[in-house]
Amino acid sequence: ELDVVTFGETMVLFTPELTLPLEYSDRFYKQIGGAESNVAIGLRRLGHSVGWFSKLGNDPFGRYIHKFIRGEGVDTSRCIYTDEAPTGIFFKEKYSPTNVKVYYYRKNSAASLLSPNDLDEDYIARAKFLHLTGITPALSPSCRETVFKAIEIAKKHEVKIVFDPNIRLKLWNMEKARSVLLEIAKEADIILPGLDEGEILSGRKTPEEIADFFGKEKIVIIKMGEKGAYYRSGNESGYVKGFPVSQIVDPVGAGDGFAAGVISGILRNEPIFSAVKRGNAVGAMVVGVSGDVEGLPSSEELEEFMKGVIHFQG
Ligand code: KDG
Repeated sequence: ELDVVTFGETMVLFTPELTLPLEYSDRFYKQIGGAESNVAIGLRRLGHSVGWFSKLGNDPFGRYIHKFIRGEGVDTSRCIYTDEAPTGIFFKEKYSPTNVKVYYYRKNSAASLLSPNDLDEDYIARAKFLHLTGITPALSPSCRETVFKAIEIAKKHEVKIVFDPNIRLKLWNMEKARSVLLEIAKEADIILPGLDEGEILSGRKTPEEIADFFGKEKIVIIKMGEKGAYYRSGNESGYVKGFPVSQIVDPVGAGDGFAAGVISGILRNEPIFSAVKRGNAVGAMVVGVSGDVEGLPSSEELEEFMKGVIHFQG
């Protein structure tokens, strides 16, 4: 039995050594990035049992990703290798610590070949939560079908669905994103949009209005960056302040860290506001470290950070 199962594309990430336009960058660090595996690693470091899978290219980058994630203690037993397409990669371009762009090389990648037949129903059925992001349905029609098939399986086995819209307009246009993501949101038990994503999906402005739009029967948590987050769960709602960040080194991955913290709090049966606080803390820790996953804390590090004992600095 697993606490959380998630799936989606993880890519090899090349991060320039220096803060320079990519065109002038000559040296890179090899890391990995993928919203779903970021969350999986985050949850695992916080002590939960997690499964992540994807379709990987049968190539050195596919094996690197697989080893990395398995090395974190995430169950990768449902990963599939294909000879038909390569593993996707992406590059970061840093103009400043708060201004980071990404360039994807993932069109027709191995992960974009994921299809409903790749899902193991029993595996998903054994989890408490299925975590989905809005990136996967943007990758290809078969990935979209896979997401909806996974939702069907989760519903059938009463596995709760956590959905992070993660709107990526480099992958699809606003109208298409909106209609597909709203369809997924309808099926989710917990929705974790950023404030801008909530605005795009609902056409409304304030966190309260956005939460109303998604409906009372869902837990809606709206991320507001360093300001923290707003939550609504049944009749309970409120704002939870963010943790001060002494120095932003790399903002990418903060939302995934937030998701890991929130889901961790919920798995620990914490009241919702305290799960949100945990999410805020993990998000704040992630931005202090270069890379999507490198700054994800262990439980001990998180507790100390929340008590104000340690400050993550670049
Ligand atoms: O949330 C961070 C992700 O955006 C990053 O890891 C790469 O999965 C990724 C994507 O598709 O943007």
